[in-house]
Amino acid sequence: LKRNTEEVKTTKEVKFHWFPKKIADLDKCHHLVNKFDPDLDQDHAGYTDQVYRQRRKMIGDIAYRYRHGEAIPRVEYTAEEIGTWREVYSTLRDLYASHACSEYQEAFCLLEKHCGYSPDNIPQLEDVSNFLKERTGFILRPVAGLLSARDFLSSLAYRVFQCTQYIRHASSPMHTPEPDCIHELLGHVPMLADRTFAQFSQVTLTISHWASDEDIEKLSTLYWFTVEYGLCKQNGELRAYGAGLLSSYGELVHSLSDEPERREFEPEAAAAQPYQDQTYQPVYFVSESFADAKEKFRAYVTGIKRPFAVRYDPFTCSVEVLDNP
Ligand code: HBI
Ligand code: FE
Repeated sequence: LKRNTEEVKTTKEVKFHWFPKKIADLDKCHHLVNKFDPDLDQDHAGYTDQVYRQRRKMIGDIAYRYRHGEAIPRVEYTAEEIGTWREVYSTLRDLYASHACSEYQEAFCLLEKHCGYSPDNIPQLEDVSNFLKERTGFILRPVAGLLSARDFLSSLAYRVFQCTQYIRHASSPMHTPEPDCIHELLGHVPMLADRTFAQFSQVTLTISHWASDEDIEKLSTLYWFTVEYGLCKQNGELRAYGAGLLSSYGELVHSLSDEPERREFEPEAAAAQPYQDQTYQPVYFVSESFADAKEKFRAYVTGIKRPFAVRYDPFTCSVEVLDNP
């Protein structure tokens, strides 16, 4: 009987493809989407700049060689890279008091105090990771570019944020189609320091393992309209919490102006809302609070049919497959 049960279990898992069962398995979750790769994308600002492409390869190699548990190697950024960082940091910084949610502003102050966040310094992933670990248990690991939605969401399930370490091309400081260290460090990191938001981000835990491709599509759309482009209400005012907004001056102003349409956050609606990544969003979703968004997200997720359940063990950072769905 033992053998048969084993066979059934293996067969069942094989049917639902491989997924990371423990945090070190994330070493295998580095499938990149290369549509914005400067070596391939002719529209990329750095496509004709051999020095930039070489630099991307050097920094990308850190990510390819990285193994879970290691300290993240430091990058000595050039004066030009720091200049790009400074231009974006100093314009965005003045906007946060009126446009960013309070959780973001609190974390941003701490990051300036403890992690070297300043206009003249690009923070090191290792220092930021150690800071987040103490705050919410999130850690960073370097990634060489835009990660596939499945791998990105599977990493969040372990409270691991896969973080790019390179910076956008100096010729286009205010816009980049792909994630870079400005998007991650100014957009995502401060929110990952907030307990409720960290729990929200980990909601994908119970699903990204066995989700079908269309479920992943719905999940990453939900993720897009919340973690990337989400707005919330605070003391009767509209504020931004999405990383794509908090790392882009133009879109942060646009999102709170009276140009775009804004709707109340409902997972069903948001998951089905088409989006594009070339211009400002025409529609944004507004959450009452993170706690509210988390409960709605969790309810939506539990509604997705599951072939089997998994239980997460925070002590060993591993999941156990439970047969009874
Ligand atoms: N990859 N490196 C990286 N950084 C992100 O912020 C990121 C990603 N892949 C997908 C993603 N964000 C989300 O927009 C969703 O597609 C999951
Ligand atoms: Fe992002």
